Amino acid sequence: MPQQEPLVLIGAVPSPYTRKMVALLRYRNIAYQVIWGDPKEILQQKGIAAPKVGLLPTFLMPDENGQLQAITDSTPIIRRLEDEQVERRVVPSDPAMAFIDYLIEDFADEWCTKYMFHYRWYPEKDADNAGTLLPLFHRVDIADSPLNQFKAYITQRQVNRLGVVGSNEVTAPLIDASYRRFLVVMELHLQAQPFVLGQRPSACDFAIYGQLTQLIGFDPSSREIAHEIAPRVVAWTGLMEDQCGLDPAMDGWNSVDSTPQSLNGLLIEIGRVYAPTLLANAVALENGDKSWETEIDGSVWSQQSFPYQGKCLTWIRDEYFALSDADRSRIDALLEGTGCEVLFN
Ligand SMILES: N[C@@H](CCC(=O)N[C@@H](CS)C(=O)NCC(=O)O)C(=O)O
Repeated sequence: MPQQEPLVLIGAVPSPYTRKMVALLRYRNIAYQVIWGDPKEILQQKGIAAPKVGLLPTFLMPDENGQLQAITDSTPIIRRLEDEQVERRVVPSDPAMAFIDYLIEDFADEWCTKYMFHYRWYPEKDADNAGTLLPLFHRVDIADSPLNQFKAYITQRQVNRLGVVGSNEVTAPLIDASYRRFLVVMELHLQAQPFVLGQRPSACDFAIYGQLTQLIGFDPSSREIAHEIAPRVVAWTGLMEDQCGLDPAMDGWNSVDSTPQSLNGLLIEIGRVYAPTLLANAVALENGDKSWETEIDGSVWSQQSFPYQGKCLTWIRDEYFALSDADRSRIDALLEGTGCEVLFN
């Protein structure tokens, strides 16, 4: 095999998207070099311009002239890697299933991350845990005094940002209920098959896994809930970490007609909480409102308007409308009654 330069990414252990991507690179047998650190510092050392929005993970990939460039956003990076290496792909070959994969990946990245941020900073004991561990993951040999300063600073900053993602006293029970339902539907689904879309992992498995590395592996309250109600999901999260030894079959993915009934549970959760969020956010962006409020799952939800989630809705629609008529009607049949249909009206 030709030896390729390893793909470099800069990220952090407590970052769900970093973990998503490291697990994906392992599964895909793509040589990588992960640098645990702050992208800004590391890019400066390497003399590479920082990306417009600094996020974790940051990848170094060649631009059209072969110059290394810092880029972020796991979803398009996954698609770029699909083009660069054909073995062990994570986007299903059937375009209709690729759409379902896209939708679930987006839900994991944008909604399940609300569970993550909520449990990390809302319960006091979790905020205390994260406040100590985040600086230590940044620098394990930091002295106690700067550790305590860093802890106070980061805790205050992040707790103040809870409202930005929609976590507050009113929504806390809704987020908790959605997290528990999500675990239960995943638990049931994993009784039917080892991955979300069949016998081999897809991008959406890695996206869910990324959030669960934190919910189960980092934050005590969400870990306790998962161990209590979803032991299969706990085990699955352990297995997903490194699937480099899995030998995926070409026909390992479900077809639209062979998806287990249990997948419906996951789609219903997406329709129940995430679809209305995307729509309300899009309306707010269109009206130029800085924040919005809507009813989700019988409770008032308010959060800041996110231009990025506006793009998420556009991309989901682009994927949907790019399907052939025949594929789209297979998808419509699968989504019927889940609440996801509103995304395309
Ligand atoms: N859509 C992006 C999201 C990445 C992201 O939001 N990363 C978070 C950390 S896990 C981040 O870097 N946030 C910046 C901050 O918290 O300052 C992706 O898929 O990579």
